[in-house]
Amino acid sequence: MDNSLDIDQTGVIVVDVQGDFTILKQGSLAVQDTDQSYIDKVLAATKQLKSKGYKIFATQDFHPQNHVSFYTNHKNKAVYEIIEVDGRTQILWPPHCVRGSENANILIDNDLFLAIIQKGMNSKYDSYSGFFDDGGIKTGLDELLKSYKLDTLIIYGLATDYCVKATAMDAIKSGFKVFLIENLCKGVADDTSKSALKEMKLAGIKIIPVISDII
Ligand code: VGL
Ligand code: ZN
Repeated sequence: MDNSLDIDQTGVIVVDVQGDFTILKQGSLAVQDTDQSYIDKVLAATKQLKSKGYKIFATQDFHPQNHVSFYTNHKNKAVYEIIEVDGRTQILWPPHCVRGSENANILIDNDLFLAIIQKGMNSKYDSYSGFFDDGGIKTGLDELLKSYKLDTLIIYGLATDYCVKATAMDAIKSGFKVFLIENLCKGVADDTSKSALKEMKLAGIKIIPVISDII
């Protein structure tokens, strides 16, 4: 397996490292093991990548108050219930990453990023992927990365089984070579995170245990 990286052609996507997904900030959708030491590891790896010259991007889940994914916006529905909306499957989450709220903020220094791609802003569609929402509308991330002539991506963040998986799978579909840094990703649940890793591997995504294995 050739894991050598060309810095000029490799971008980094830090997925949804936001207060509401962390235990550290007592987030509404806190993912297990997202304590200070996790954020410190993400910050250190991102700084190291930036200092080596990799181009760094972030995604940010950024919902309006009336978003379709919030259980509070559906009558007689419980949190984590799965419903059908216009023929699509929708998991009903606690309200999270509401635009303008403190816990929508990205927890690592925003100056590290060349751009922050916001997603899930349309109240009618969820968007786990940083590339497209559930209505198939592009976020602009693909064009942005290609404008920098990038063909390879290093991806990590939250959550392994939802937004990291969806972003990495769409990256592969968009023609990028993808490296996923396993210890910089945390998942909502163990079983879905395990199957997400399997699915990503099958799709051709390289699962790398720690960042020092590739840089
Ligand atoms: C995410 C659930 C709902 C994620 C976003 O970032 O993985 N999960 N919205
Ligand atoms: Zn969300």
